Amino acid sequence: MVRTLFFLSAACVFVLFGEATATGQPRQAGGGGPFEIPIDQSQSSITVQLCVLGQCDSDSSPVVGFMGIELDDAVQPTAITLYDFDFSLTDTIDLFIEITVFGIPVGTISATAINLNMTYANPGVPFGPTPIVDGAFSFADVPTNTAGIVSYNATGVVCVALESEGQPCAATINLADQGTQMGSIEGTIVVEDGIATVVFSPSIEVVLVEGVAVMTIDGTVVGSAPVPIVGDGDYEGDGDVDMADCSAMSVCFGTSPLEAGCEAFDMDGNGMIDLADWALFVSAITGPQ
Ligand SMILES: [Ca+2]
Ligand SMILES: [Ca+2]
Repeated sequence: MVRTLFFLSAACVFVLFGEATATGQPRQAGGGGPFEIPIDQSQSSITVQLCVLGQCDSDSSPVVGFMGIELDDAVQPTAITLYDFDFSLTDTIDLFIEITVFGIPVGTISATAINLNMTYANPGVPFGPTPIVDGAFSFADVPTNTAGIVSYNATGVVCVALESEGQPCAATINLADQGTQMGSIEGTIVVEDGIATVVFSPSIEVVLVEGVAVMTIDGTVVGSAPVPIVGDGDYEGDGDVDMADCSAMSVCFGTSPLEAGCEAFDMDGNGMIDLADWALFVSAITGPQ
C-alpha cells in the first residue's frame, strides 16, 4: 500500500504536469451501471385472467423477485434501461368459468396454475433506454418468458371447442413451452435521497389454445433500492479535477469500504477504489478551473 501511495502521489505530479493540455471535463454524477431492485411483496400483486369462449375469470397472487435497471443520472434520471426482471407468483391461481346460454349452463372449465413466473428473455442485455417523462416510462414489445404449470379440466361446449382445435378436454400445460412472447411494462420512478422507488406494471397475453383460451398476466410490482453513483473525481466539490483532488485520490486509493468523501473517486461505482478508477480519474482531470 505504501508503495502504491507513493506511486500515485508521484503520478499526480506526472499527470498534472501536462494538465495544461488536458481536455477532459468534470463528469456528472451519472448512474453507476445496472442495479437490482428487490420487489416489495407487501405492495406487489399480479393477476392472472383466463378467458374462454368470451367468458373470463381472474385470480391474484403476491409476487417476489426483482427488477434490474440502469438510470442515465443518479439524481434526476431522464432515461431508464431494462436489464432484467423476475416476477414469481407465490400463490396458486384458481380459476373457474361457466359458460351459459340464456342462463343455462352449457359447459365449464376449471384451471389451476402453480409456480407462475415472468422473466425477461434476455437477462443482462440492455432493453431501451426509454425516456422518463414526469416520472413515467413505458417499454413496449419486451421479450418475456413465462413459466409455470397450468392444469385444466373442461366440460360441455368448452370441451367440444378444445377438441375442435385438437386439444384434450383435460390436460396440463407447461407455460415454458409457449416460448418467448412480447409483453409490455408501464412504470413510474421516483429518486429521493439516493433511493429509487420503481413501480412496474407488466402485462403479457399468452394464447393457450388459439381461438379458445387466452391467459393474461398483469399487475403491479413495487420496489426500492439505492441508486449506484459514479464519482466525478472532484473531492472538494469545487468544480474541477486537479492536483488537490489527485492528492486526496492517493489517500483514498484502495480503501474499502469507502470513507466519507472518497465516493468521489469510485469512478465506476463498484464500491471500491482501484486502478480502474485511477484510469478514469486521469481521463477526468481538467486542471484548476
Ligand atoms: Ca476539485
Ligand atoms: Ca471503483
